[in-house]
Amino acid sequence: MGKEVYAHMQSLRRAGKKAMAVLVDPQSASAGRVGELVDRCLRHGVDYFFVGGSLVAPDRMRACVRALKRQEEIPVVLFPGSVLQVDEGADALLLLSVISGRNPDLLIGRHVEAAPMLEHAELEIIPTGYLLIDGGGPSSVMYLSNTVPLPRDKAELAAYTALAGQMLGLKLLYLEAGSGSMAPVPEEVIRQVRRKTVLPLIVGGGIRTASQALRIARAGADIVVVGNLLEREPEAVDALAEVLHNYTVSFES
Ligand code: 1GP
Repeated sequence: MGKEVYAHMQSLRRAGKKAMAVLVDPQSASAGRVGELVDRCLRHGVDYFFVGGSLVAPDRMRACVRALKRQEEIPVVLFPGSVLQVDEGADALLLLSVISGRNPDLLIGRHVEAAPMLEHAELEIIPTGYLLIDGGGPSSVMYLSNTVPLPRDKAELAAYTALAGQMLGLKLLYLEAGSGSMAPVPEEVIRQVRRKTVLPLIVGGGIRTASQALRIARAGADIVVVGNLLEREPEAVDALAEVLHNYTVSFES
């Protein structure tokens, strides 16, 4: 795929199109299941594979990226839970700054540790402002990042946090409710972040139905990420991809 993942995200956004990313956690995905999921995603025109998880052994990461790269149509983007989750077989890496939190390690510390690893890597690096939003209960990412999520009812706070990230030069924004969260990111949070910023906007965490995905897209997400649901029900990808890809036709014409 070469160095063009971010340009692709921008062009989709400019065209007003919505994209779907499928998150694969290498720790829980078996090779057989990944193969099946890849076929389904290819059939339904999924836009990106995101790869990462809270706790992932390096050999599982490598095997998973390799399995996903057996195809060349859908770019494979690392969405690392830690600096150990870097694999050069992927196309791109979301270099996350947890800007909703106040943990200096996740604002600059880990990035310094990762820099020598990334310096010569053939990976497109996409600086990403990551905002953890309360998903209705404790999440692994809250615990592991040692940060407090933004409250669900403080949309303005989320919007100004995102704007500050944009002013700092980050290229992408990611609103995260936490994998398997009880509730996805509230639409009002997405709407206000969308109004204040111009960067491509990713939203994920706790999305379980196509209608939730659609509401999230309508609120302003450019890329909707789904993980857990597809581990249990890979066939759900069909309806999700369909509502997102038909979005322009159904709601903007
Ligand atoms: C990606 O963490 C999410 O941002 C994925 O969440 O596993 O709940 O879909 P789910």
